Amino acid sequence: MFVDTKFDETVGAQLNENGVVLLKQILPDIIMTSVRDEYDALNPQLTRTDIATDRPLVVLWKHVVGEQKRIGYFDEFLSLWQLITGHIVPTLRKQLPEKTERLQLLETIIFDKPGKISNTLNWHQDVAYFPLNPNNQLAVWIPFEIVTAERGAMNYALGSHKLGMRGSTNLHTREKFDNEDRELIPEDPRSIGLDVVCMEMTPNDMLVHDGFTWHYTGPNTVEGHTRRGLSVRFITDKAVFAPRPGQGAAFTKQIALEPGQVLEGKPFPLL
Ligand SMILES: O=C(O)CCC(=O)C(=O)O
Repeated sequence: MFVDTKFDETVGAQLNENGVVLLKQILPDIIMTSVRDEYDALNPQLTRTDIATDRPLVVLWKHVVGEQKRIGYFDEFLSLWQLITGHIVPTLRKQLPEKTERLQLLETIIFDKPGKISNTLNWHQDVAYFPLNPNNQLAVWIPFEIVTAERGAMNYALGSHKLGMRGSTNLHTREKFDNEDRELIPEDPRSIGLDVVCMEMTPNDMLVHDGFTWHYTGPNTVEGHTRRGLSVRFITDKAVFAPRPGQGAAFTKQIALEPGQVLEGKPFPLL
């Protein structure tokens, strides 16, 4: 299966310049409807929190204080695997050929922000949470419903990917992790002259961001309206395990390597 879009050279240029690019109207309704339906069937019954080390994870994470991440797998979420392999990966390869020669699946997360009770996911940079060297990630983000500023859309600090590695903090409280000695992202990136954009989207749209780009989502303030966001992260270079404090992403529990060993194996397939 392939995605029938034309190559657009401005996509790569925008990603290089801003650290993020929004691809509009790229995903067919039929696949997004299947993914949403399968999520709706799986979500109420999924209670598993332990993490297998022999296959890729699908993390379900509700943005409500005190909620634990729940763990699913692609054999119970086949439409999501089809979305990734049949739509996301071909689109990335077509629009960003220079950056996608090597795409290794790192993790897949569905962030749920229920109306009124969800909270802010503070400014962060994905790679700050990854124990990898080199630490080059491309992430894709797709909403399951229309997102607006009031409904927990993604906000990005344009050009922040050029400012290097920052420290990791608790995403809900902004509290610095123990032994974190790297410079933190400022509370408001506008204070250092960066422009911030809010990406309002439909489920046919797809964001692509560099792993160094700063981003956050506000609460979903609309009663009776939930907001699901799918994030799929790819490593674009062969990387070795390089642990340091403050790197608690769920996939790190799938790594049984000594520092300096190459990240490879069944949880992290090459696509
Ligand atoms: O979906 C969200 O609210 C946040 C997603 C995010 O920050 C990420 O994918 O890194």
